[in-house]
Amino acid sequence: MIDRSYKKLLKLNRFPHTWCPGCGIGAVLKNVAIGLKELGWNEQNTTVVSGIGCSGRMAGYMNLDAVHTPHGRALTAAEAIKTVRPDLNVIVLSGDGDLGSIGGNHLLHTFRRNPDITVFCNDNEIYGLTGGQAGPTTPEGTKTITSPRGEHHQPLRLNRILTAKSPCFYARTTVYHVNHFKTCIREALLYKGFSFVDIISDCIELNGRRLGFKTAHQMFKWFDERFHIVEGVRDHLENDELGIVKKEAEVEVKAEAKTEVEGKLEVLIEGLKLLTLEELKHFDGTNGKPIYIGYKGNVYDISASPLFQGEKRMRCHIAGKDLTRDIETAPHGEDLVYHFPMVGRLKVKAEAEK
Ligand SMILES: Cc1ncc(C[n+]2csc(CCOP(=O)(O)OP(=O)(O)O)c2C)c(N)n1
Ligand code: SF4
Repeated sequence: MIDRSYKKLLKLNRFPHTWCPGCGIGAVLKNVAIGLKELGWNEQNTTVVSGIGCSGRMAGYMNLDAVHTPHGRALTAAEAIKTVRPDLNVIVLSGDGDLGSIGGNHLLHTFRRNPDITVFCNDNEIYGLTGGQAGPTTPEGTKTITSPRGEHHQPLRLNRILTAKSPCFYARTTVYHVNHFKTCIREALLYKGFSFVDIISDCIELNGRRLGFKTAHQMFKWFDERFHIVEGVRDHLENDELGIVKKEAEVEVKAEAKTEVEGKLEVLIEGLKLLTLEELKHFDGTNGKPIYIGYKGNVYDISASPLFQGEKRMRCHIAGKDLTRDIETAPHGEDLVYHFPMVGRLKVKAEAEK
């Protein structure tokens, strides 16, 4: 028997809903409700937040505590709720216009801060509620009410922005690829941190018909032609790929790598000769001697620097000296020094450290 218990999470007494027949939003609402039900997320432990738009009406149809925020502010409200009530599950249901355009600034910074909330973006590539204007994700060339000759701006690539750093969770799916869609919902809900599901969906009335599609199903077939599923967890998605990008935090790996490098450096430093400032002066490049300079207690051999090649020796006044102060005030000075081999330590510094 088909399990219809997810309906307990919907306010069926408010039906019929406001959406046009064939609109993809119904599929988003239903499949998110199924995902929540499977994990036991309910009115006791879950809050839903929406912004403004046809998609933004979803929260009002869920049998959960819901906040219908001003346009573009769904993420700010969601993050605030999660901050004061970390015990609650917090989900966001909204549209690409609300989240990516007027709410774009909040999307960037919520993503950066990585709160444990899950966003389901009904990405119909248009501003539906207001009549079908081109929005942030409208593909180039699309004819809309505000771009009758075809949209000439490049769309916002959520797949690139929301996978640009670790940790992250970004999934792209469509309302047509139902099994894939369900997997993305479940994975996103289970992810600890900011997760974003970009659901390619249809606005048949104010986008599809202008594009020449007679039914929502024709639009679904178009999604099937435009996108293909890639299996497994990826570190990025191309513009025509449906799949999941999940990157874990890199903090621990970095800490280990640093320890290893530090260890090697210590061994290296122990084997280096100690030079006084007087002794350093001797290595000034004259009579075939190498050119040494001091920097932050270490001595570098900069003889191979292009500045000291050929007959005309430039800047010989710097050779054989402690240049710490000069290098610290020079743009990129430090980066340049580290290209040269470290050959010793300055005695003053080494003794001061004891
Ligand atoms: C501050 C403000 N600016 C503009 C609007 C008009 N407006 C309402 S919904 C909307 C677009 C919503 O687009 P999207 O999030 O893609 O939702 P859809 O209707 O396509 O589901 C706009 C521009 C508004 N309500 N408030
Ligand atoms: S206008 Fe478009 S997005 Fe809004 S309910 Fe109708 S089909 Fe859906």
